[in-house]
Amino acid sequence: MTMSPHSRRRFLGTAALQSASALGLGSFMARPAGAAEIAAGRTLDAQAASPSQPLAQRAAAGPLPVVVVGTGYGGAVAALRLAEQGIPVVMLEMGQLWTQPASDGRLFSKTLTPDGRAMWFKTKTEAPLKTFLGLDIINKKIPAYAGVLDRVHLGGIDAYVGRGVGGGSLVNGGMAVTPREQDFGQILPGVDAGEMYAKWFPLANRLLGVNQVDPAWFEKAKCYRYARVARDQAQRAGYKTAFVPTVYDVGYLAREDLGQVTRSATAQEILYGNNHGKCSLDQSYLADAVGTGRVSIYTLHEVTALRQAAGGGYELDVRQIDAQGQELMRCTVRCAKLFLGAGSLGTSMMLVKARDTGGLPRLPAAVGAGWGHNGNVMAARSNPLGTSTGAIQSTMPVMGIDDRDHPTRPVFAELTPLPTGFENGVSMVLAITKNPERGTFRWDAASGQVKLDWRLEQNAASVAAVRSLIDPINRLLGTRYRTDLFGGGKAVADDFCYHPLGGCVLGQATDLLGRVKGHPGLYVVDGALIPGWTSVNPFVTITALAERNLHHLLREDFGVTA
Ligand code: FAE
Repeated sequence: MTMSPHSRRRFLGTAALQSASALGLGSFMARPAGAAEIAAGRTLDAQAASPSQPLAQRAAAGPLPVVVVGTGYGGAVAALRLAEQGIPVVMLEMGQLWTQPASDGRLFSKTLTPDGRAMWFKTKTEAPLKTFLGLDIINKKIPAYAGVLDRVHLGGIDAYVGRGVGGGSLVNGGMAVTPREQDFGQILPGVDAGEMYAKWFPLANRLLGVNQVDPAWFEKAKCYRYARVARDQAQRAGYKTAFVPTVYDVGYLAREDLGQVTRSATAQEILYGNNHGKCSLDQSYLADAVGTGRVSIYTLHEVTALRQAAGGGYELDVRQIDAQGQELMRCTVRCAKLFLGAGSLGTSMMLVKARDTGGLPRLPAAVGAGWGHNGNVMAARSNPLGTSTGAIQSTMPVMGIDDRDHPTRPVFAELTPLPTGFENGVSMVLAITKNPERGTFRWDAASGQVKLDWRLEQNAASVAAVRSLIDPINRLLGTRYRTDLFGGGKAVADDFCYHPLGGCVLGQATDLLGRVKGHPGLYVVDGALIPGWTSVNPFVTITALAERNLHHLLREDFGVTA
C-alpha cells in the first residue's frame, strides 16, 4: 500500500487523536512513525499518541517557539501551516478531546436526554428553544462537567461557542458557505478578493471536507420534507432559494435516511455534538496538524492572562482543570510567538484584560471594538393545518431563502429543522441579516471581568429584517409566528447568537495579516478578525482568511522561502 504524504499525515494524526483520548491523555502529540509502520496499519493502535511532557516542565525548560491558544478554525490552520514548515507548536485548549466514546458507547450525549457532556459547566441545559407550546420541557438538569457547548451570557446577548479540540466545529450546524464575491469587499475591505477566491476559499473548502446534497436526492429524502415545504412556500412568496453546502458527509446522511447506518443528523444530534457523519476539525485540519508530529495539544488548559515577557516574547498564565472542574495545576509559559485562536470572545476578552490590567498596556484602543453577531436571529412559523413537515428531520440545514440582493435589508435565511421526533408543523429559520450595530468589550474592574457593551435594542434592525422577509409568507398562507418557543412570547429570537465575530478587527486592531499593532510576534487568527458580519455563516471565511494570513506571515515573519 502506498500513501501520499498528505494521506499519511492525516492517517497518523487521526490515529493519534483517537488513541490519545483512549489513553486518557490530557496532553499529547503524534508519535513519529515510519512509512513501513503506516503502510502496515500499525499506527492505529494505542501507541500512535505519545503523552507530551507536562506543560509546567516544558515551560521550565525555556521559552517555547510558538504557542497557539484555542483549537478552533483559526488555531487549527495556524498550527498546521507552522508545523508543516518544521516549527514545533504547542496548542492550549480549555476544552476536552472528543474522540473516544464514553461507557455508553457515545462520544456525545443524546440531544433529548443530555448529560454533563452536553454543556460547559452548567447544571441545566440552555438550548436556543426555551419552551414548546409554552411548556418548560426542553431544558434538562445535568451535572456540571466540561461539556462541549457553552452559552456565554454577555449582558444584552448570549453567544453559543464550542469547547473542545475542534472548537465550534464540534457543535455547529456544518453549514459551509462561501460568501458571494460581490459581497466580499464589504466583509473584509483591504483583503485582495481575487487572491481569496482563486486560492484560499477553494483550499479551505477542500480541507474542511465541504460537500453538497444531490438535488435529486433532496427532492425525495424523508429527512428534508421540512425544508422542501418551507422552500416551496418561500418560492410562492416570490423569494429565491439556494442549496447550502455542508461539512456533514452527505453520503452518510443518505444512508441514514434509508436506515442503513447509525443515525446522527436524523436523530436530533447537533448542538451537543454529532456522534457520526460530521467532518469536525479533529478529522480535518487538526488531524493533519497533529500528523506532522510537531504539534502538542494540551487539553483542559485555559489561558487566564497574557503579558509581555521581559527580554521579548510573551508570557501566559495557564490553569489546568480536570473534567469535573477541579484545578490541577497553574503555571506560566513563555513563548517567542503567540497566535490567538480562542474565538471572537476568547481572544478579544484575553486582549482587553491584558491591555486594561497592565499585561499589555500598549495594545491599541481598537482591541475590543467592532464586535457583531453576524446579524443572527431565529424565527419560527406555524404551517397550514394538515401540512406535514416530517417526523424525522435532518439537523443539518441544506437549503436557504436567499434574499441577499434586497436593496435595504439583505437576508440569508437557512431553513432549520425543529427535530422533536414527531410531526410538529413548524417551519423555522436561522437568518443572517445585515445589522450595522457593533459592540465593544471593556474591562469591568468592579467584577474583575471583561464585559460586552451590547443592548438588546441593537438587534432591532435584525428583527425588522427577518420579519420583513417572513411577514409576506405568513400573509400568503394565512399562518402565524410561533411565539411559544423562544421564551417571553418572542416571535423572533434576538437574545442569543451562534456567530460571534470581531473584537480584534483586521486592519484596525491588527494589520492586514492579523499582526497585533505594536506587538511583534503577537497574532490573531480567528473570528475576532472579522468585522462583525460575513453575509453568510462564518467558518469557511475564518478558515480561508487564516490560510491567507498564515501563507504571508510564514514568508514575511518566519523566513519561509518556498
Ligand atoms: P472557535 O471555533 O470558537 O474556537 C476557539 C477555541 O478556543 C475553543 O475550542 C475554545 O474552547 C478555546 N478557548 C477559548 N478561550 C480559551 C482560553 N482562554 N484558553 C484556552 N482555550 C480557549 O473559534 N458557523 C458556520 O459557518 N456554519 C454553521 O453551521 C455554524 N453553526 C453554528 C452552531 C453553533 C451551535 C455554534 C456555537 C456556532 C456555529 N457556527 C457556525 C459558528 C462557527 O462555529 C464559529 O464561527 C467558529 O467556530 C469560530 O471559529 P474560531 O476559530 O474563531
